[in-house]
Amino acid sequence: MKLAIIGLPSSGKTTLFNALTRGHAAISAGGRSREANIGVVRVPDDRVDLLSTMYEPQKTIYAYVEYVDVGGFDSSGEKDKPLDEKLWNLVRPVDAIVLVARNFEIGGIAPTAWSDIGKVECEVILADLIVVEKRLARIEEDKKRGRKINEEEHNLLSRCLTALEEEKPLRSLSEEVASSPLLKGFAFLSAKPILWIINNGEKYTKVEISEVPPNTVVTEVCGQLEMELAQLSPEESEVFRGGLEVNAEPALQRIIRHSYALLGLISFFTVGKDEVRAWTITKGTPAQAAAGVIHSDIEKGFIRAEVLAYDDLVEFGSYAQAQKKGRVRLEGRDYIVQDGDIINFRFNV
Ligand SMILES: Nc1nc2c(ncn2[C@@H]2O[C@H](COP(=O)(O)OP(=O)(O)O)[C@@H](O)[C@H]2O)c(=O)[nH]1
Ligand SMILES: [Mg+2]
Repeated sequence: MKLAIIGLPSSGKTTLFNALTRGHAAISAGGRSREANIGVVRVPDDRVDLLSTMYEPQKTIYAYVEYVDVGGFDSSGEKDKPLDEKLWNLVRPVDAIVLVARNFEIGGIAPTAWSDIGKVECEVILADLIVVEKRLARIEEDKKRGRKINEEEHNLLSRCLTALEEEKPLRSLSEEVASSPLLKGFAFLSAKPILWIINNGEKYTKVEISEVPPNTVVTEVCGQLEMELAQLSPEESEVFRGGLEVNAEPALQRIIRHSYALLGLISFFTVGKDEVRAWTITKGTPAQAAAGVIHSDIEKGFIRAEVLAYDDLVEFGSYAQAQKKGRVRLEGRDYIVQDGDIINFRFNV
C-alpha cells in the first residue's frame, strides 16, 4: 500500500512523516522543501507476531506501507499559476492520499485546519480538471477530423467534468464512474480515497466535522508529539504514552488501520518453518485470485486452498490440533478469503 502525504506548507507533513517512519527528515521552519521524502514501514500486526512465535520461521515478513511526503506544495492561491506537475506525478501512483491540516499556531498565525482542507481539496480538483479538459479537447479535435472516438470514454469524461466544475472530487461519483477501466489510465487524484488528518498542537481547539464525504476518513493526531515519541525506544515511548493525554494508539497504527479500512484491504497469512508472511488483498477477493498475489503459477495451477481461521488456530493452540477438530477446511477457487485466514494453497505447476 502506498500513501502520499500532502498539505499546505508548515502543516506538519514532514513532522508526521517522521512520526510514521521513525525518520529524521528535515523539518522546515517556514520555507518549503523541494525534496520528497520516501519511507517504508511495516504494518504492525499482533497476529504475525504470534504466528512467528509459534512457527519460529527463518523469516517473518509483515505487510508494508510506503509513505511519500511530497513536500513543496504551493499555497500562493494564485489560480493561474501552473501547478507543480512534478509534485502531482508523485501522487498519481499512490493508493490513497493523506491530507494534513494545521491545527496549531505558527509564527502568530492562527490555526486554519478546516480552510486547509478546503484549499488542498481545491488544488487536487483543479489538477484533475486540467487533465480532463485537455483530453476532452483532444477528443473534440479527433471528432472534427472525422476520426472514430470512444463514445463511452467521452461520456465518462463529461460526467467527470461536470463534477469537477462543481468543485466536487471524483471520489464522490458513483463507483461505476470512479472505477471505470476507461478512466484508470488517468490516475485521477481526486478519485483516490483520502484521509484528512487534523494536526493538533499541544493546545488546540477541537475541529468539529459533522459530515464526512464519501471515501473520506477524518482523524486527529498531535504530529509533533508523535514524532518525538517515535524517536524514543518502543519501551520508553510506551511509558511516556501511558502518562499522556494523547490517543493511546500510536499514530502509525491508527493511520494504517484507517487506510486499510478506507481501501477495503485485509490480510491473509502463509505459515511454515521457512517463512511466516502477511499478504494484503482487497476484501472480497476469491481464493484463486488471492493465490496470484503470491505467484502467478499458484493462481494458474490452483487446485484447492487449505484454510484455517486465525482465531481457530489461537483457540486450539496448534495447526495439528485445529485440524483434528475439523477446523481446517478445503476451499475451492471461488471461496472469498477472510481477514486473518491462514492459507496453504495446493497447486499444480
Ligand atoms: N506546535 C506544533 N508545531 C508543529 C506540529 N507539527 C509541525 N509543527 C511545526 O510546524 C513547522 C513545519 O513543520 P513541517 O513538518 O516541516 O511542515 P511541512 O512544511 O508541512 O512539512 C515546524 O516548525 C514544526 O515544528 C505540531 O503538531 N504542533
Ligand atoms: Mg516538509
